[in-house]
Amino acid sequence: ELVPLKRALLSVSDKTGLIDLGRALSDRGVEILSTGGSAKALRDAGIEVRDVSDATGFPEMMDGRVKTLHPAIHGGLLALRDDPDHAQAMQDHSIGAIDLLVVNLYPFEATVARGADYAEAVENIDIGGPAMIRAGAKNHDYVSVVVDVEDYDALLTELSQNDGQTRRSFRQTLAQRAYARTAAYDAAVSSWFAGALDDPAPRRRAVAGTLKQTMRYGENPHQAAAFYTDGSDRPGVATAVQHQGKELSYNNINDTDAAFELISEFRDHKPTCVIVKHANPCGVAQADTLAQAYASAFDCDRTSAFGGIVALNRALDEETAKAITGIFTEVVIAPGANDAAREIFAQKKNLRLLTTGGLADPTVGGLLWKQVSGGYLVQDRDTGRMSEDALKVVTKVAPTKDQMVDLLFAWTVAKHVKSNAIVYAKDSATVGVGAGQMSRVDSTRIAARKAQDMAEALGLDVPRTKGSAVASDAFFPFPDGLMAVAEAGATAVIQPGGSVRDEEVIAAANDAGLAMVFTGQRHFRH
Ligand code: 93A
Repeated sequence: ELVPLKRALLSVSDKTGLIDLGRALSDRGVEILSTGGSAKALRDAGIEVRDVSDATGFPEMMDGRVKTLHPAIHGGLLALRDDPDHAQAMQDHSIGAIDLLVVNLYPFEATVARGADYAEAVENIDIGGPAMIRAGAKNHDYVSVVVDVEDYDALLTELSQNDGQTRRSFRQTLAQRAYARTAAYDAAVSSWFAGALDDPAPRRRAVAGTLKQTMRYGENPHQAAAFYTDGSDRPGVATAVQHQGKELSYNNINDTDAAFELISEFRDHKPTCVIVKHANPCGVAQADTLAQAYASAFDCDRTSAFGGIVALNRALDEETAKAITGIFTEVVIAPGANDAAREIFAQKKNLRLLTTGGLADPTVGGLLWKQVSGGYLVQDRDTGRMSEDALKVVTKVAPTKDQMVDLLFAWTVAKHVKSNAIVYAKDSATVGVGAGQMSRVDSTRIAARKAQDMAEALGLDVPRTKGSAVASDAFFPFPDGLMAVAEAGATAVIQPGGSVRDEEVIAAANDAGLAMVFTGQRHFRH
């Protein structure tokens, strides 16, 4: 567990903090090995150093291309100290164990960023550094690998808190950072090549994944595209089995993912169906049978459902398969499909059927990446979920039992609708969805308008929003949205709350006789 630090190898391009670190290690009695420039800097500061070339018995050669690439170094990093054969090999070949590796790499990224020419960029591809980092990190049972100047302090703290030793958990954390660094480094090299070769096609790009499919095109026909799997076994579009239909397109995959993420919220629920169009749900419903759930999801917005993606929380059955084939559908994704359903689908050659074996666990975290000009935004997945006991009733009237069911249902759907999101639901089915508007009151009106259109198409004389429950993904900043909801005939509202005008909004809800609950949690999705 605790490993004493006796010998260190310091080889850094960025010499920031090197002297302080070297002195602190030296004061602890750690023997320091180092390469050319690093050794010189340490020696100039009066710190005792042994040259790597002394340990290897070879000079640094070929303009420094070969400095540390030697068994005396790699054996010292990779040897299992407690393995008798390894210990014997170390003895036979005079290899000393290296307990700490401090490396920062040739500044490849900075070199290409300042517009260096091809030859200089190539010369700045570090080979020995990544090799040592990877070796030391693999052997983290014994070796600490520091690749970032920012971690020098943490290393010294670790040593002083553990009497000159390191804990396994500390070395593991360092190993994780070490591989993150070498992966990012090689990704930068590969991306630079792609640019230098004028080959920006997203085919064999350096991402932590495996190329699954190159596509005819991306979001639009003039955009090249590819699909990578990340190696996780999470059920979903990346791991699904496709039974029929042509290859999925970029937009199909994006939409199918949206549908599957939403249906997975209902994995312990009664039969549920989600229909997605342009990554937004245009119908979600629960019923006693899957076929009924599909029918009522379809009735939310029949126009948008045309050419949509259908996701189910149960294996596709015959009756549901028949209903789905009634209109043009792009993709159906479900945990499974029985033989009778498969036979019906077989008549529709273009319809894609994907089975996943199960639904995803919506509580499992992970990271979401979004590219911005010159960088990336990274955040946790939205694993927020709501239960009745976490809600705060803020109006004079409280929701009835039935309203509560619809409120939570609408809230879950709203989490998966692009902001600003407004979802009207009744009897566990959406009746109006307002998505992606810049003003919340517009989303409110659009959702109600769509509900009204559908009511007319279905020949109903009552607006479908009458007596409905409404979810808003973020707070109502003004009473206007709330009033629009009341005008549409909704009787219960779920929203995060937290606006400076909450009092006004609550007053408007009370005036309209609405029941309103606050979640205290927001679900923006962009
Ligand atoms: O050219 S290399 O890939 N060949 C090597 O064997 C090697 N070993 C360490 N570059 C190598 N390094 C790198 O040298 C380190 O990653 C570090 O960036 C740099 C430190 O060189 P110096 O101590 O001479 O300034």
